[in-house]
Amino acid sequence: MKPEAANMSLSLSAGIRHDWSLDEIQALFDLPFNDLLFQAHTVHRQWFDPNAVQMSTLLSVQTGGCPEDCAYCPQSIHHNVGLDVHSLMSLEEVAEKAAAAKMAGATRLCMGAAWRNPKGKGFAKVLDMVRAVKAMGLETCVTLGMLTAEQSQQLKEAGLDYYNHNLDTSETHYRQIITTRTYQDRLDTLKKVRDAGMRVCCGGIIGLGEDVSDRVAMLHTLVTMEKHPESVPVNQLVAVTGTPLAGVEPVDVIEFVRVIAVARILMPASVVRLSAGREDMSDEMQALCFFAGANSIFYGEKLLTTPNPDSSQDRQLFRRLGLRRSQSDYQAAPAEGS
Ligand code: SAM
Ligand code: DTB
Ligand code: SF4
Repeated sequence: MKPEAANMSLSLSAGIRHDWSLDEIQALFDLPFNDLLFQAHTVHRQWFDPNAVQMSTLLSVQTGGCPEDCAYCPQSIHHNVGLDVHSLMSLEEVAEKAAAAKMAGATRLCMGAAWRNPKGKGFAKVLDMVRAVKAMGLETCVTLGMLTAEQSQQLKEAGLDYYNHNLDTSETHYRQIITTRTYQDRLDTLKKVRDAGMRVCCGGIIGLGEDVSDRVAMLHTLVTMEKHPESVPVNQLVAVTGTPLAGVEPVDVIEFVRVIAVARILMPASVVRLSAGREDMSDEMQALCFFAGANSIFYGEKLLTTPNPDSSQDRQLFRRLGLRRSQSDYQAAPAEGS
């Protein structure tokens, strides 16, 4: 049997694995595109309704002025993007935006703050936001930077469903992208979120000038975690003028779809989100991503600070593809270990 074929039958029968080697993951990336897509779509059908897509709306509850130096991010004070800094949004405004997101069809609100880590009164206000949004019948997600164990526990007690904290790239490439905190800091926060009993939303960005081995390594870190993240956002870099990565070469469409497909095969029960960057993707590229196993999107006209496709455009795309909205991640598939 050819090595690709051996791989294919192995991963189709094995279900959820945490022991993937770097070589095995690289071998998936090396498959002919049709073989990779066939395998990913087969896994997708085994675990999910292939025509259902979960929709989350993003809300930047505190924008800009971040002390971290993430090279991709328009919200860092280290770059000259000309972004207006906004203080923390009021609870009333968050509730208004949450109601609008729910009305438009989102099932989750993901609230982001441009913080290295949450502190004091700001954190207490975010806990109130979580309680309020949850009470409106939406799933809740926040992304606030690094957490202590106590903060993780407080978020859990406030009813938070998901905490988003991305690896962004491989440990090796990370050093070229962020110098103000380490990869280990990220892993430590993810562990605290897990230990507090929350669902983990963790993925990365494609297009940071990384090579395929960095994508392999990032996915390897995700798949060898004790439990796979329930939600895996795959962002395409939104290259913002004024950030150090503004001029980086855009990712090849086929290479991007390969990342979605490999993520689907490696983490069959996880929801893979086609995240930032859809504004620069054709309908056909998105259709390929859905076929390869993406089953979540950010829905609504804005990501955190940059544009996202109009809701009407997404609804039209869903109609053309015969896709529909799924109610929630964890109704769509059995939880790992259950
Ligand atoms: N400050 C917190 C943190 O870094 O964890 C939360 C907010 S931060 C904006 C959340 C994530 O957004 C980042 O980890 C990164 O993956 C993603 N992101 C930020 N800027 C991006 C860009 N220009 N293109 C794609 N993804 C981006
Ligand atoms: C994720 O993986 N991507 C989202 C969310 N999680 C927080 C953020 C994308 C931000 C894109 C750039 C911007 O709009 O500022
Ligand atoms: Fe700050 Fe998060 Fe942007 Fe990094 S990604 S600069 S931590 S807001």
